Amino acid sequence: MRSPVIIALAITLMLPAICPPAEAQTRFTPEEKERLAASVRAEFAHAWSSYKKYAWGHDALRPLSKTGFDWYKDPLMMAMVDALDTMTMMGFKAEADSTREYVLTHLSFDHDMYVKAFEINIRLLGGLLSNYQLSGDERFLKLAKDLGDRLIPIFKSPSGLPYVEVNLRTGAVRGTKTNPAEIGTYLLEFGTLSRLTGDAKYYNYAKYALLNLYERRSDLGLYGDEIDCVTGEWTGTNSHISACIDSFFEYLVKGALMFEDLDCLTMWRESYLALNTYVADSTANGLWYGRVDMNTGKRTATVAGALDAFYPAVLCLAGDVKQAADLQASFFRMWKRHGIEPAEFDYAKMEATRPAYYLNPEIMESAFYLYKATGDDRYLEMGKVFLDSLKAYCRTDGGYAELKSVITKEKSDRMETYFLAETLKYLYLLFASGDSVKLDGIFFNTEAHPLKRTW
Ligand code: DMJ
Repeated sequence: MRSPVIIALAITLMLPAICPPAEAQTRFTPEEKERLAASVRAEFAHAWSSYKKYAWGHDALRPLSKTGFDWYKDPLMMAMVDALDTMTMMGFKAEADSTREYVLTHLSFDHDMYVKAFEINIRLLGGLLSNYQLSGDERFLKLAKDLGDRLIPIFKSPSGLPYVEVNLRTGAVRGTKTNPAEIGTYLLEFGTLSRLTGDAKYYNYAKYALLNLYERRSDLGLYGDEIDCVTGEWTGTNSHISACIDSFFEYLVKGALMFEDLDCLTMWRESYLALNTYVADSTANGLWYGRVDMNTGKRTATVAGALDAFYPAVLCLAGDVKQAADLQASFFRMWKRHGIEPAEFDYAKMEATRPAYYLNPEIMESAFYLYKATGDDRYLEMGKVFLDSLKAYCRTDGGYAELKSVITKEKSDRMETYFLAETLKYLYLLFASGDSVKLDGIFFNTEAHPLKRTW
């Protein structure tokens, strides 16, 4: 049973009335959905077996040269940890068992190297925690605690805004130019670590970073996209929902729901209103969220992109399903304009301005949340288009490749690990949810690692 606080939170966040809109059609039979889920599962098997064959032990796969690469001087098993819970959820039991054992016997964080704390947190700490909850194996929690402890030095800056990088062995920190996404995307992982270990310090550090960022919002309630964590001064004043800010909003909503945190709720509501007032842009080409100056609210650009497509999912969780559906319709138009979505797109001209596609998951994630909220088959149709485009333009015999350009469809030699953690997981869940996968009490971190609210 839900606690009164959660119910109050849900009402205040305007959680969706989960009823399909009148125009919802049910043209996808359970068999068709099952067939699509199986097809995504087969693509995961292809991408994963390519990683195993050509890049085993390395952080990630280069699908064209059929080699592996590492982010830093020593590998941190990025692909394995990122992929493991997807494998489990898709029912690849034997594969998950052997990968789990390999990770648990080989992964160590005692390396003398600087790492990007944000990425290590969302991919590795998130992955370790979800795999602990899925398997019950205490060794995952031990690794997660060890990693959490090694990340803590980033929070000890003069402004209370975390540093960008930390040396995993020495705890030395560096990188002072940071941004709201890198400051505000710790609460789910650190909060879960606190709840699972009984040690409140992890939650408190992540929350302290959020509160220090909130203190630095503009008078309009907006945030810029670069800030110095030593001086606490903004060095980039562009405000938007895109890269460098995006998951900060996501963690406010999820933090409010997952931990019943009323400060997160207050911070979210202020952002939600400010974004609607200044950043949202209703145009002849549909609803978009562009770029504005954080202090004046004056529009600086009419661009959006692949990463921005996380926002309909967040709006769904916060209960604004109408705005979520309108925005997703715009992103789907962006996808169809070139047959696959670009990193950046001028929505006034309806043209790609940065034409690369990095196998991003956000538009699939939003389709998944919208389908859950509305039951409208249009989101399954979208998912089918996404899957067909991925197979047509990004599939190679060595795995899946990113695109240098969605216009020329020229490939580049990289398969980001979030393709295994997120892109294929959300596509799978879109077709399989409600049938074979139980998601009650689950909150996905920004890398799509499922964290269960067990408290
Ligand atoms: C992922 O690593 C995370 O979702 C992050 O928050 C931003 N987007 C990338 C994938 O596009």
